[in-house]
Amino acid sequence: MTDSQYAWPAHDSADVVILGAGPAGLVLGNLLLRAGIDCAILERSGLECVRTRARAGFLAANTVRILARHGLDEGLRRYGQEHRVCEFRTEGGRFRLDYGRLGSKDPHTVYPQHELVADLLTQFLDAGGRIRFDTEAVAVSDADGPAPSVTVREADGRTGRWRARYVAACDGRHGAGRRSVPPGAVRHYRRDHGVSWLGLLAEAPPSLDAVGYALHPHGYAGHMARSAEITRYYLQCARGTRADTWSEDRVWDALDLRMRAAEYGPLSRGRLVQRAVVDLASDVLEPLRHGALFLVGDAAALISPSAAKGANLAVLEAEILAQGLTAALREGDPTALDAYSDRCLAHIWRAQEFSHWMIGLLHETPAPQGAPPFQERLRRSRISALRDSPTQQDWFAENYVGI
Ligand code: RFL
Repeated sequence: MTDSQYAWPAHDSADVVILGAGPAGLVLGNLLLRAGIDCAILERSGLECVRTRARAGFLAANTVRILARHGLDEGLRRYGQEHRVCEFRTEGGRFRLDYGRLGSKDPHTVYPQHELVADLLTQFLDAGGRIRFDTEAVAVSDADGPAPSVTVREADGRTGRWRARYVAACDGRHGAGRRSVPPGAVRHYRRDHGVSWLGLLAEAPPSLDAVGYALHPHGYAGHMARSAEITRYYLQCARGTRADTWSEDRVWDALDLRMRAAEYGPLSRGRLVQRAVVDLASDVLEPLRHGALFLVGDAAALISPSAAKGANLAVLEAEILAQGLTAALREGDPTALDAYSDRCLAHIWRAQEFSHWMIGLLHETPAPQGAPPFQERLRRSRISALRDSPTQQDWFAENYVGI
């Protein structure tokens, strides 16, 4: 598949113009196409970049159910791996939670986000979907007026305009959708968690048969399988760290130390194929709508990756929006569309709350100079409760896999 193979003639209007071909935009596009709604996706990047950008991997059971409900799950059914156990390694020893048997008794399905995106893209194109790669949305105009439109810039610098009845901003945190909401039209809630992670992708098989969370005086370390050959690791690092200042040896030595490899077994080392610093931050816009413009996925709310919720929320919101747009455009019934923002915000805030709780579980918070480390004692107590209390474990499992 090449960009030019899918170079569509230059249509300049659609009932629904979707900005961005990530999980949110592609699920929405596929569902609208199946419902017979005229839609088009405008994507800033090229086809190859969209298909290969490695990010999330842990899909919640509800995400799998949504994709299955619409026949979008072939790849993940075939290649996804079920995960149901996580292991905590702390100064007090290690313990495992079989979360697939706790709470709502659901597993995760591990399936790399770029594989999911590639599947969704293939299905969209095979069904005749219109997508313009290398086309950046610059601004959404007149979203609350009679003639909403999207100004675009093509890769060669040419600009153009798409007319739409509705615009779905699935273009992430820094996209044109968010930028186009006039100041004062929505409230912007934000939180910088003050913690940074070095996110790593290693060409190495997973080192344990569970998600690994290591709590260590040097900082948090995380282990998450992506496939039989690829593992994602995280290392808490100082704010302002540059990813390239960590050599491969330094990374693996720090992972060994924090994961307590000397005690619990060595890590399988391999080449690091991706490293990026992530500052843990969250934000939510309210409401998720301005006139004909709807915010979806990371454009609606950014959620720290501490609890692996972002892609899952994106898929859920896309399904809710598809239902609303379909009812509005096919039956002239705006009820579901009007409920979109409130329905999604209930899920978003619950996910934010759990992700915030996870940040408190996984990180030492430095105490003010000379003060006894009160927060640190709270963190240890939180871990003990999780290790010892079946009720706490059920609550954890329900929120960990739930969305
Ligand atoms: P995406 O995936 O960012 O896609 C947005 C698309 O929009 C395009 N774009 C534009 N197109 C046109 N005009 C513009 N002006 C545009 N600006 C941007 C971009 O090129 C892109 O193609 O947003 P979407 O669809 O909302 O999906 C959100 C998820 O990608 C994100 O929440 C997750 O990756 C978060 N996340 C995880 N979520 C999970 O549910 N489970 C996980 O295990 C998980 N692990 C992670 C993660 C995020 C991570 N990073 C990137 C911090 C692990 C990491 C390291």
